[in-house]
Amino acid sequence: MKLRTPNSIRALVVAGCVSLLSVTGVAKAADSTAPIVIPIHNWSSQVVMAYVIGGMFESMGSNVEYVPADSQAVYESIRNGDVTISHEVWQSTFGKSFYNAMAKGGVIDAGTHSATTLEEMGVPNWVIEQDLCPGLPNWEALKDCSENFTTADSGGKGRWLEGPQSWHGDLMPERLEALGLADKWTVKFAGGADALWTELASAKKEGRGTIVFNWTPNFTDADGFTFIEFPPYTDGCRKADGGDGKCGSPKGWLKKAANYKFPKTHPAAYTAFTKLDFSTTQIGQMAALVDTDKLDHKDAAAKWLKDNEAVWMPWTK
Ligand code: TMO
Repeated sequence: MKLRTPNSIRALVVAGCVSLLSVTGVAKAADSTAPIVIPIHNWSSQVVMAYVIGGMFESMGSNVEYVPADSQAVYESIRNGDVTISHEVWQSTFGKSFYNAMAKGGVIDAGTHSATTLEEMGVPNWVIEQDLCPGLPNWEALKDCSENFTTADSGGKGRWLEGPQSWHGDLMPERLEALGLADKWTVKFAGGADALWTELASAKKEGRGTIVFNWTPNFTDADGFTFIEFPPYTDGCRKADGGDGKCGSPKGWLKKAANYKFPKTHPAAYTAFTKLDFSTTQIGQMAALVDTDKLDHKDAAAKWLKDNEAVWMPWTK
């Protein structure tokens, strides 16, 4: 290589600056070293995706911090800046908390995943194959099969095993009332997502009927699970939103949220976060790495990042 004189180096530096300025006007702002705070909730895809996104940010030189957070209260935490992002804003369970916080000022909509969602009561396919509730998945079948779904704790009624109450609040008890099913069915809340998967396994082993809360995208997409078809959702149909409550859950969106300062403090990370977009298959895979393959969440994320560089690396460029 040819040695350069100090003068020619200076000329090169000056030329470089001039050409950069002439293209961009100003140099790019560097991202802050303050940590990007990512919430951890209580279902598998969300936790794996938290570490996937954190890993992506770290690959760009950002600092990241993970905090356990309530999945409703998190939107207020994003609004006031204690948490930076939410990467799985599910319409049915969290749409209201998300928009309530946005209306107060400080939360931005950072885009929508390709995956569409459903968060609904349903049955494993073998319940239908064994004809334990003839007429399913139409909800009206529930008027006539509750005796096949009683449990020790259900007081003679059929049991709906809902997820933790922090997800859907009183939606399901209110829906049973509204649809005239409350004298035949009762809602029990699971302590956590794992209790739903345990119930699916034990009901299958015991050959008894079971109705559980579930969602898609999830690892059960690959397993054979049928969601019950309730009267269609329309905005405002729920009791909590002033409606008569006679509706199922929306075929919904899955959004990303951020604190309003994030684009300013971490422009590169924010840009990548807005480009980031997961499909039904990808989110189902993230859940399956934990719930089917039994990896821990961090190992699942590390594997996902390694196997999918062609998916996420372009978002960082
Ligand atoms: C929020 N969830 C996906 C568990 O319904």
